[in-house]
Amino acid sequence: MTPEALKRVAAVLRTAHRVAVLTGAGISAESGLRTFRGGTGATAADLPADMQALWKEFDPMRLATPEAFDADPAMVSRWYDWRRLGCLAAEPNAGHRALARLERELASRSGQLTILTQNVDRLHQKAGSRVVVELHGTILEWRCTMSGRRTTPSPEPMPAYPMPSPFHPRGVLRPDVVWFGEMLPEAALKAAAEAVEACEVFMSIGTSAVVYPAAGYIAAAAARGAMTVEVNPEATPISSAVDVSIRAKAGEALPRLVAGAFDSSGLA
Ligand code: BJW
Repeated sequence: MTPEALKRVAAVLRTAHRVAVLTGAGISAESGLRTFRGGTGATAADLPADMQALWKEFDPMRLATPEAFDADPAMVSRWYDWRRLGCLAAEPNAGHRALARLERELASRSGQLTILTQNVDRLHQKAGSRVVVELHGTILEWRCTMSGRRTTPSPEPMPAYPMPSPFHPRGVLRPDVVWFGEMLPEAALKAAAEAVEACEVFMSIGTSAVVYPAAGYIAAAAARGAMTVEVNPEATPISSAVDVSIRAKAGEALPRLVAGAFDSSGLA
């Protein structure tokens, strides 16, 4: 991470009013949650023995589909319930907290930060961010496959997999997340389009930028004239197209960036 790159972005943030960020699993890696596609998240050694076997045997990407749930609702429910408990136990890290501060700084001059998150873990909200658009839903709420009614399961392992629905005699509960081939929530798509349209700066943080429609937002923001920034220790398909690439962990880069923009000492 070069100080020049940080200084360049900090200088723009210092006076910007509308900022949008897209976050992915990488921002939660430093909170101990696994990413989907490699990277530096938790390792298989962190998993309980039976879940290690599950991750070895099955591609997590193949579990995030309606077809996988239909084929084996017990296994997919158990996998999501294990992840749900992990999200409940996780704490936001310095990256989440820096974005919560950025929101407060912008709000203090009638600006706005919009966080478009692909994450289902609610760690941005736990860190204090208020304007959070959940593009892929949340794992903390589950919904009935028959009625669509939502419920927040208690913070213990579910007593059965799949969990019978309390709302419909033939329903079971599924996580209220967006699987491949499913539509994103309409309100989230609308809020994302508005944020992309209005922002002066768009930052892509901790995402491999391969899942659409989220992966398309940075190009759309660039086309509207926004400054584009990527924060990721690894290169992604968008790295060569952004104005500034910060090759670093979110938990290290974001606090420095926000301090550089808003602390009187700035960036050393
Ligand atoms: C760090 C770090 C640190 C590590 N600091 N960084 C256009 C073109 C092609 C295909 C499509 C298209 N439009 C739609 C599609 C189809 C499909 C799609 O995108 N397919 C592609 C894979 C080819 N999209 C959909 O189906 C979407 N629906 C849709 O578009 O509906 C309309 C439609 C329907 C049918 C046909 C066509 C259109 C829905 C997508 C839903 C994605 N769902 C999941 C699961 C959510 C539930 C769950 O949690 O299980 O969402 S999949 C998974 O991927 C999850 C994530 O949100 C998502 C993105 O992953 P993310 O966050 O980027 O994580 P990783 O692991 O990939 O990357 C982590 C990054 O962090 C890495 O780069 C690391 O280097 C970095 N990192 N440590 C900073 N400390």
